[in-house]
This record gives sequence, C-alpha cells and structure tokens, in this order.
Amino acid sequence: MTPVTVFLGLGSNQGDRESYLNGAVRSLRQFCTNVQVSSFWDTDPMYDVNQPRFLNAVVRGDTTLSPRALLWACQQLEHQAGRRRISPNGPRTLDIDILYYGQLMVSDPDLTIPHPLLHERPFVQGPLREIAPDWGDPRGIILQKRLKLFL
Ligand code: PH2
Ligand code: MG
Ligand code: MG
Repeated sequence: MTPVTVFLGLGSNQGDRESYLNGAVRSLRQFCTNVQVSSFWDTDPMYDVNQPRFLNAVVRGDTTLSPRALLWACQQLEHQAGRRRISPNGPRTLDIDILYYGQLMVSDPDLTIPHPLLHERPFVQGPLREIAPDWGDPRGIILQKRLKLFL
C-alpha cells in the first residue's frame, strides 16, 4: 500500500503535558514517516471549561496503516499514557485524534474522518495552519466540485 498523509491532533492537560506530547510523537514515528510536528500550543479548555489548560499540537505523517489500524494504534498510545476515560471532554494525560486521513471521508458510528469538530477548535486550527496552511478539506473540495457542476 502506498503511504497516505495523515494529520493527528494531540492534547494533554494532566501531569507533565510536554512529556506526554513528546512521548506520543516518538511513538508515532513507529508507524509514520516524514513526521512534522507543529509547535506546542498552551490553550484554554473548550466545552468543559472547568479543567486545567491543555497543551495541543498537530502532527503530520505518512502511514501505510488503514484508518482503523491507525485509530487502534492511537488508542494504544493513549492507553499506554495511562489515560482513563472518565468523561468525554474531561481531563486526560493524552488524547490523539485523527483529523485527516488523506482525502478520505469515513462516517461510521465510532470513527468520523475528517474530525467533525476540527473547524470550531482553535487548538486544532492554529497548529494545523503552522504545518499545513494549504491542506484542502475533502468536505470543502466536494462542495467546490458540486458548485462547479451547478454553475
Ligand atoms: N479536547 C477536548 C475538550 N476540550 N480543549 C482544548 N483546549 N484542547 C483539547 O485538546 C480539548 C479541549 C476533548 O477531546
Ligand atoms: Mg479530542
Ligand atoms: Mg480523542
């Protein structure tokens, strides 16, 4: 399989946040090549605002893992970082979300790609702009194609 470019959103707001992000990047290199990492952004917590501030980053890489295998690998790393799933938007040692998997779109009950909320999240948009200012969102590209057909 030819490698696919993927973008992952990393977040931590418990313990040594920087170590968790650095550890995640080191582990991601086991299944991603040409890894690029944004700077680490210290961000206001969204949704559940009564929790510690987050450190967020976006990582770009090329992988031969399928979307499901990539999801599983990310969940393994969260688990290894001692993450306990207490509440959906609550504090966590390490969160790794798949933002983009090439131009692929997936809408399954347990996996949605592109990440459905990435546009409303400054903690994703900021770091993403640093490393991929020109990356096209497949949902936008489809809309553009529809518009072209219509006009
Ligand atoms: N993740 C959440 C909820 N809120 N806020 C910030 N700033 N950064 C996050 O990564 C984050 C959040 C759930 O995944
Ligand atoms: Mg998340
Ligand atoms: Mg997550």
